[in-house]
Amino acid sequence: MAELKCILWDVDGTLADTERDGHRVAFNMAFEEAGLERRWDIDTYGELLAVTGGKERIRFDIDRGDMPEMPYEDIAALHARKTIHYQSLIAEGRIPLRPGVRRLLEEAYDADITLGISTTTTPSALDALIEHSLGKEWFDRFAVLAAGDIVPAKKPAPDIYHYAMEQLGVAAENTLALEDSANGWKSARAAGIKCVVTVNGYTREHDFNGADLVVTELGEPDTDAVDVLQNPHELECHHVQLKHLQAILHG
Ligand code: XBP
Ligand code: MG
Repeated sequence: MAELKCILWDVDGTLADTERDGHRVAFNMAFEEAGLERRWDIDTYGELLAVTGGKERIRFDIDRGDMPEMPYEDIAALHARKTIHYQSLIAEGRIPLRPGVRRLLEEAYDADITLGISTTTTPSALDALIEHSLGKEWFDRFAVLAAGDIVPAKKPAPDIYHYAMEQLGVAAENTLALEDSANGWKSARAAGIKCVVTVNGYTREHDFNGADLVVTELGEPDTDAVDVLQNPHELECHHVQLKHLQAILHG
């Protein structure tokens, strides 16, 4: 029976549905600007999400022959332009938070639970989302922003979760992760952290066998929108609240 002291949040797909209309569009803008013919359509991008990290995703597309060969420096430059386009899209306020995210964040913050970010995304892309979709006050409310190349191996490796917990001085048994994808859930599991999954259009068919709760969204109290897809703890869960996360850790 462990106490819930810390919640680590994934970003893309979990805080907000950033992939299809944010990252994907920004990659295509960078490709066009660089004179490349390649465009990632919605389905192709869904397949490419199996590769975490934007630079790694471009490298993968090159290696399978769908983009012209280029050295790492060019990939990094292309990705840097993509990040700038992504920041502009986010600054336009195009991508709202997913349902229930702000509610649960505020509930946990008010209860003095330590909050952190654990993501594959580039730090400046994360900063844009916090500033424009969450609100600047959250820069101080998250006790750690663990992001991008800060660790050598991206999700599904556990490194980013290990890094975040080390920075915070919290143990895995007192921590819960919120994720949206199989790679994210595997990363949390490999770090020994229990995990709640909110699926989205890109991740609904992923295998989350063993996850502690899988729902379609965190939900709001006055809607009936949450489908519970996996519920090993048999929680009464109309919308996901702090008490549900605490119950998962209490086991
Ligand atoms: C998702 C990712 C990222 C984004 C793109 O991260 O794999 O690579 O798709 O961001 P998470 P970058 O779900 O862990 O937040 O281009 O900045 O890598
Ligand atoms: Mg994610």
